[in-house]
Amino acid sequence: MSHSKLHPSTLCIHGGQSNCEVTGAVMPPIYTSSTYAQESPGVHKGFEYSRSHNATRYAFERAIAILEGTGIAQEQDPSMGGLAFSSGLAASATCLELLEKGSCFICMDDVYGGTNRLLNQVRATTQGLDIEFVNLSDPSRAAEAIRSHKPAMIWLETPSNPTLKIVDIAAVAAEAAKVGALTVVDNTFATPMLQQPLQLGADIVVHSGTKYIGGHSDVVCGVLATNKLELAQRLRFLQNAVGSILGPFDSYLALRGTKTLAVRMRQHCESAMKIARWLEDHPSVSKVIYPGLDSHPQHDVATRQMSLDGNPAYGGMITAILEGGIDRSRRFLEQVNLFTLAESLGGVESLIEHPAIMTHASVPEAARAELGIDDGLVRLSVGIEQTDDLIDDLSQALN
Ligand code: P1T
Repeated sequence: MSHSKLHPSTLCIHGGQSNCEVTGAVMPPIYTSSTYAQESPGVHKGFEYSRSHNATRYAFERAIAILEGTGIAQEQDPSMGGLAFSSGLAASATCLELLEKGSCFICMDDVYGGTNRLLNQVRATTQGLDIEFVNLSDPSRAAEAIRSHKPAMIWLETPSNPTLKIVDIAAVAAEAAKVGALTVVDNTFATPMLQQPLQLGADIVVHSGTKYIGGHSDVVCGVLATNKLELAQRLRFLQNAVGSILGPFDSYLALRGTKTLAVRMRQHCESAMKIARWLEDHPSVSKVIYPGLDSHPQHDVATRQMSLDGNPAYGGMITAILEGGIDRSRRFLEQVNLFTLAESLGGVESLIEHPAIMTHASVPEAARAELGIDDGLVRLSVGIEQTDDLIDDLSQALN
């Protein structure tokens, strides 16, 4: 099927998919076999062993490749530059294997706590990465850091987790290209529905597919996508060599989630915008961070960079700082009913959490303080329940 003229909503359902030639099944079978029969040693149908080749995983990987716009054909690469892993961190860790030991590495200062831990507490020693954390949402600081450090790789999240900073992907990727650095964008919060980093000059996209892509809080998975065939081939080698692949059952769940990504994102964005505005007017809330608000420092970049159905769209994540510090935020988090107090995000159900104690506890305290991840800061993942019900829940918990 030619994909060039299809709307992203249609691609969520049909991108990279075809009905089963044998039975006509519209969803791919879950191929559980760990191995495949060979007619003669080395003579087979392209499938040898399920870590290396699995048709259910390929179907999900192709869906992601199409949504991220890799532009790689199936004849060139079986999953068109999309690769699925057993978690978001497994995808990230495999991506880091592209680097020589001792490489210089620039990381966005605000990233998921687990990404920070993987870099600081694992790869800084095991791979000897020389890591600089930089506020890449400040264009002059980003350019300065890239020019002076000449890193091998630049890693950013936009919107970032949890302070929702926005990075101008095209500007950073252009600077990175000048020094020959690879630009990697963690696109978990925006999803390919709102932002396509490869089209803006990034080399690799990473996702925690556990979040919006899966969408139902019932699967842990990770994804990489690239539009460079050479990188796709190297990442495929690493995916097999390191081995942290996504299993067939989880690939099926992730593919099922992907089908409804567009409709879910519409509702997430609409509700989050309303809730962010409502929170901004609430006397117990000292600050609301949401890229769709005029008060957001990079609102203009977000408006340029993030869209859905041709209109600006800012995602389903909101960060708020409550008056009254830890006591107030603890009481609030204990009082919510519809919002579930839990780590993770991006599911159909609304979640809420306290990053300093929960998702970002592994970020060094001084770094947390510098980023403003303090005791009053709470993070909301706005689900797709009726918006007024969510506002009523927040209202009773705040009051
Ligand atoms: O949890 P896992 O699937 O391994 O994904 C890691 C990861 C990577 N990138 C971003 C931006 C993330 O938010 C995450 C995971 N985040 C959470 C669990 C959380 O609650 O923030």
